Parts: sequence; C-alpha cells; structure tokens
Amino acid sequence: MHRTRTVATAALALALAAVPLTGPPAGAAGQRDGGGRDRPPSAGPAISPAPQSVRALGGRVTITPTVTVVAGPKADGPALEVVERSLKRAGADRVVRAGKAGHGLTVYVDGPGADRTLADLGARGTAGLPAEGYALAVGDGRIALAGADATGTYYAAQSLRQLLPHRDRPGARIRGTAVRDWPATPLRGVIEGFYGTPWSHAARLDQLDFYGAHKMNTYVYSPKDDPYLREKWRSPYPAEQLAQIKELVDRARARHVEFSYALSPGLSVCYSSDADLKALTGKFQTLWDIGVRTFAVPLDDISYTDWNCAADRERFGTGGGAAGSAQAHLLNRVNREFIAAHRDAGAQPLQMVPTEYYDVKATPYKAAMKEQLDPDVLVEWTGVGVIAPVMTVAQADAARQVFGHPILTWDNYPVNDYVTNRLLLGPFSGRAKGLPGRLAGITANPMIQPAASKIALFTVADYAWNDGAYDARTSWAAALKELSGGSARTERALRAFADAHYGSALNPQQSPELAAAVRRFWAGGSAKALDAALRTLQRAPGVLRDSLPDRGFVADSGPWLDATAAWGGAARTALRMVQASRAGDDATAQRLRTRLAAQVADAKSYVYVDMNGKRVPVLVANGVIDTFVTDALAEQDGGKRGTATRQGRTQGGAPLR
Ligand code: LTM
Repeated sequence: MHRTRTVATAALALALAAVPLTGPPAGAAGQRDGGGRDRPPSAGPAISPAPQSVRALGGRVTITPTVTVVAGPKADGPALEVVERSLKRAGADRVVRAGKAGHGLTVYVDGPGADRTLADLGARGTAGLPAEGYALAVGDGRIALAGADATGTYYAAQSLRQLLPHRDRPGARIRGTAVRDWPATPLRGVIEGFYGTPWSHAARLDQLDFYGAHKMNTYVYSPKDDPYLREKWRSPYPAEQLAQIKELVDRARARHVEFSYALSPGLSVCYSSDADLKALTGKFQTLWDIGVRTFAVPLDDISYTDWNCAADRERFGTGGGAAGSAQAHLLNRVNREFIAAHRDAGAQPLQMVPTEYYDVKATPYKAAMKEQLDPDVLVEWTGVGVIAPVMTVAQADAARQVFGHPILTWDNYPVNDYVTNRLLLGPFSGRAKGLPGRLAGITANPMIQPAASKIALFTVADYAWNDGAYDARTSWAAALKELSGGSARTERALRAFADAHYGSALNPQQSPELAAAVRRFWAGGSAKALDAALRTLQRAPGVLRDSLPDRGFVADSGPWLDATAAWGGAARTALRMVQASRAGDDATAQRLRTRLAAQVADAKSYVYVDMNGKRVPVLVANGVIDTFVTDALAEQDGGKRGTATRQGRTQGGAPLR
C-alpha cells in the first residue's frame, strides 16, 4: 500500500410539487436543489440517485386493495419482485399478475402494455435511451415502467419503490410523475480492495442489496488480506469458501450487479511462465464455473524492479518498460486464451490495475502498457494521487491518453485502511462534473467497516449516476435521511455523528457543522447554542444504538460511538468550565477542570482492534472537539484562545489528507 506516497442524491428529497415541468433532454439536470441546500427532514418522496429527468404529470394514482401487474413476456424477474413488494408496502392487500388490466390500479412492466401506457400518459418510451436507461410514468390510475434492457427495468422498479409510500392499508395517493433516466457512466460500484479485515459474507450480501437499490452495477472482489487472492493465488479455494462466493455471485446477479473476480498474482508470478498462466486461468475457470463472468488482474502494490524468476529478466530485461512488457504479455495471454475463449458465453472485458496506478506521468512502463496491452482491457486508475483529493476531466483525459486504454477509476474513498483510527463519513467530493462521461466507470474502495461505508457509497452512487445534478452536501443529507429510516430523531443523531467523522482528503474541513458552532461561540455566540450542539453529539451514540435500522452500522462504529459520547461529554464540561471561569466562579471552574481531565482520558481510551490484534485509539472530530477543549483550558489559564489550533495540539491523529 502506498501509504507514504499518498497525497495526501440523490435522494434529492424531491417534493414532487416543486418539480419543474421540463422536458427530458439528454444530459438534463435532475430535480435536485441546485444551490446545494439541504432539504428539511420533512421533504417528500425521493428518488436516489437523482434521475436525469423528472416531471409532474396530471392525474394521480391510488393504491387499490387489489393491484394488477401486467408484465411483458421478457420482463425482468427481480424487477417484478421489487414492484410487487413495493406495492404491498404501499398498502395493496393483493398484487396479482394478469395478461390485461384489472379493476383497480394496473402496473405495466415492460412489453407492449408498458409502451402504450407510457405514450397514453404523455411520457416518452425507451427508444434512444442508453444501456440501463428506463422510463417510468405514474398517472391516471396506471403505472408503466420500461427499461432499455433488463437492468433498466430493474432500475425503473427501484425508482418506483422510492416514489411509493409505506402504508398498511390501501388508499394512498401518488402524484402523477414521469421519470426518464439513464446512467452517466457504464460501470458504477465498489471495489472491496482495502488492506485489513475483509468484509464478512453477510456484510457482502447486504452490500449487494444496497448496490442494486442504488443503481450501482459493479462489485469487484479484491480484499487485499484474503490469502487466496494474493499470497496463495495459485491455490484452489476450499469448497466452503467457493460455495460462499457462489452465493455472492448469485445475489449479485439478482441485484443486477456484475461480480468481478480479481486475482493478484504479482507477489510471486513469473510473467513468462506457461505454468503460471495456467494457474491463473485455471483459477479463473473455477470461478467461471460458479457463474463469474468478469475478471480482473490487479498488479498494484508490488515491486516491478525485482523479478520473481530469472526467465523474466532474460526475456524482458530490466526497468519499468520491461515490467510493462512482462505484464502486458501475461495479461494478453489471459485476455486471448481465457476471456476471448469465453466471450460468446458472456465473458466481459478484462480489468487490470497497473503498478503505476496513481498518476498520469508518461513513463516507459505506461508506454509499454499503451503499446502492448490489448486495447479492450480496462485499466484501473486511482487518479492523481493514491487518495486523490480531486479528480478532473483533464486528468481523466490524460490518463486515457497515457495508458491508451479505457479508464475505470479505483477511487480510494471512503477507504480507511491507511487511517484505521478514523471513520470517513463525509460525502464523495472533489470529483468534477463531466468526469463520469469520460470513463468506463467508477469504483469506490470502501472502509474496512462495510455498513458505515454506506453514507459515502450512497453519494458515490449518486455522483456516478448523474454527476450533472450532484451536490455533495445534498447527497450526504439524503444518505443520512435514508439510513435513518424515516425518524427525524435518528436522522439528527446520525447527522451529528457523521459530521464528527466528516473529514478526509476529499473533505478537508473536519466536522463542518460542529466547527461552525464552536467558531460562533468563540466569536461571542451563546453558550446555550454550542451546548445544544454538543448535547446532540453526546447523545447521538445512544440514539443510534437504540434506533438506527442498520445494525451493521452500529456494530461497525462501536469504538467511535463510545468515543463520540465521551468527547461530547468532555466538551460540554469544558464549556461549563469556561462559563464558570468567566462568571468568576473559580471553585466550580477548578472542579470542572479536574472532571475534564478524566473525561478526556476516557475519550482517548477507545480503540479499534485490527486484524492483527493491534489496538488503535480512535479519533472523533479531530482538530475540532479536542481543540475546543484545549482552547477552553487555555482561556481558563488566562492564555490566548486558539493556541492549540496554531500548535496543532490535537488528539494526535495525522493531519487530514
Ligand atoms: O489503491 C490501490 C490501487 N491499491 C492500494 C489499496 O489496496 C489501498 O486500499 C489504498 C488505500 O490505502 N491504497 C493502495 O495503494
């Protein structure tokens, strides 16, 4: 891992009434609040990721006791399941399938019925939509959804799910709406590519559900610390582990997610060896046999100046150019002898991660890749920097140019394997508008904590689907809303918690909301306002433990929840100490100071235990809450407030990068 080299919604909370009556030209912005303002918790139905185009239609739809679903002959099975489940959740007593309209509400899914109904309702059909695009119309007692392909229909069903309310009896009314929608980039998803404890099987299944619901279509299976992917890459899987992978592959297919299997032979491979080619393709074949159709060969984080066999030195020579040639040689053989041989049976283009994956400098290595690697191989690239604070269109174009291949980003956010003391709960930021259209796709490397990654991944999905409408803060708020399951109290707690873990290389401002509250206080604002913010933070862990629907999130965040409650309490004590001191009550101030020392010690005592048993003290709102405490102590000492900030005396975490 290049730790040292690191430079380092969207549930656009759509109030349908406010949807402009605009047409859906290609590239049209969605209905997001373009100013980046967060909608209040009470905002109405939301579609996430933000659709390319939504408009209001006349005529409502009422959920009747019996709803008829008329499916086209090739209608997607998983899409139908989503539609039927959503209708029941919206209050229908019975959902029946039939060949023609019933007495109550009829929902057309693909086929001639859907096409006719879309036209009747004044909505455009699927003609001209790119892959995975869809059309959805709700109005005049009918609903129609149709996809440019099966995945498009599935995504139409996901959008309908979000438009329908949750009711326990029939009668709910839904406003007339037309959605015409398509993705901004073909591949959108997640690469489980971090160091540290690999995700559990249950967590992966849960993630695949999440990806399908958020129109992400890619999951790359590449945990660095699964020995069968790197150290023991030649060894076959034990039957039990292979059976679990098959379960993942099946679940992925049911959620329209492409499962990409990534094998990393670089630690020991001999690029020129027939035996190693056979070992690689033989292992791929065992994965093919359980249904995998997409394969990757990551060659990141290996040495390319040391060969693993003398034959490679003799054949390819030395230096970066030789390494590029050797890698291209092996990958081309995999591409021609395995991928091409399986193409008619559904094999997808090969993916690879180059050893130089983090810049766009022209080098002999990249020149070899450009000239020698088969042109249909997708090259993964992390941007300029391993953790790229920004990604621009110009950088992506430069990467396309220098590698000479389609670029799939391996975006190292919200991965936290290089800062295991932190949760990274801020949104996907710093990625330019227009970037997805230049890429083969976007994959995000998540945190070691799967469920806690969902806040950031929600925003990744939002950006990758419709970057034109994307606003990081709005998407972040929509993610919090969705994860809170409809409870305003839970949402407030989650927001306070996520704000306390917001900072990263992409979001250089740590805890923007808490920091603003602290700033206001020092600028003469009321102690009451700051205490309210700190109280919300202190109590947030209890609320989340009590009511956050995603229990995985709570489990993932354990030490950070404990530390957050403790830091919230410590900061409140510090605030009271300042107030007592300013009021001339030195005895109380001194008593609070003693308590504060114990509270800070407690707050610093919570640890994350990594896969090697290492105990890592966790950080909370670092540089904000600890600095507030230090500044409060300095003020009581009669010193100048702000000394701590200037001297960087914080919880001891590395600076944000
Ligand atoms: O980013 C790449 C291509 N490789 C590794 C990742 O496995 C790791 O998770 C990240 C973040 O530490 N850095 C890398 O270099």
